[in-house]
Amino acid sequence: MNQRRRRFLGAVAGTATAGLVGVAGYARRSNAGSGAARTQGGTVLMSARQGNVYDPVGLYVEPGATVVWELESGVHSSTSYEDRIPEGAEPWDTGIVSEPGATVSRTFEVEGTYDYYCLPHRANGMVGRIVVGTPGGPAEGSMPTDGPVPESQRIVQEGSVAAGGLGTGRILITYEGEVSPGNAVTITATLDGEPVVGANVFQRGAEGDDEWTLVGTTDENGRLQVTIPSSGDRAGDLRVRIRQGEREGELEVEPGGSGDSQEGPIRVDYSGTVSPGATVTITATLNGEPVVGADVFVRDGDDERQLVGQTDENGQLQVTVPAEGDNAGELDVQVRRGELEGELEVG
Ligand SMILES: [Cu+2]
Repeated sequence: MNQRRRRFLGAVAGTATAGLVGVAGYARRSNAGSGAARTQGGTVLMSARQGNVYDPVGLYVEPGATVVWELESGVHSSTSYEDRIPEGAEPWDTGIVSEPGATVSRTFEVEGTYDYYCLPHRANGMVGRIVVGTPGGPAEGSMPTDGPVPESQRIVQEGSVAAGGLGTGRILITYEGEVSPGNAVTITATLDGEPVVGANVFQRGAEGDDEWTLVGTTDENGRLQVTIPSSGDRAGDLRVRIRQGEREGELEVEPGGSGDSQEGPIRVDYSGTVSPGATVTITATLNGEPVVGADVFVRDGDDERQLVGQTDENGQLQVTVPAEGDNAGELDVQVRRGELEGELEVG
């Protein structure tokens, strides 16, 4: 075991003996010291409530401040990327924390940008970012390959970014070709009608196992050719995930799906953040083509479906997420044109 890790764990033990547990304990210690305002720290919950997340996923602190990670639910760690922390800063690894309410902490002296991940849930995209003072270091200018974190500038401006605050843009993925084992299909990634260029494309089962593998990046038209797995757990399935900065998108097609077919329901996607009162843009497509002039119904705060408008020439319409009522913060959209129908439920 390396010395850095020991030193970090020693600091955690020290915190425990002082009887400082959780948010309140930390605040007491912070206020007791001199210069408390300058070194104000914060608490990050490690949670399994809605997927495995750090909440907040992005946190700003002053140099010298202590960050506390508190286990809310599930089993998690806080583990720094060795190559995504500032030069001269020490990496850390809390090890697995499994007791609800337990806390681990770390004091940040070196200014810059720190990205970290959860050992058990790295593959599920459980990652976080701490900005200490001024953003900087090797983490700047790119995102961890395991998942998205907020941009540092946003973390500085907002102080903290809640776990649900990501996904400021949802990428729409469409495909052309027949989904069958060993077949090549072309996927296209767009965001609000514009191609998503140079984005990492992950495919599940590409190597015959059940893992997500980086298979390439989108070209200047937002496109990439991918091959449907011909063996293994995901044989015949098309499962693709795209990440670029804070934006994310996913596509799932069962065997036998065909981009050329005129059958099937309208696909409804959205971009924006689904929260009470928020405005998001929905996009209706059929086999990758926009569905123009379709009626759009949204379930309102009184649980009634209301006609809110028609899709434009890009198959898009801006809709508002209910701000109050039974389904506040939930997006329930139905799109209809003639015999064709599609639905989207979020939240
Ligand atoms: Cu975790």
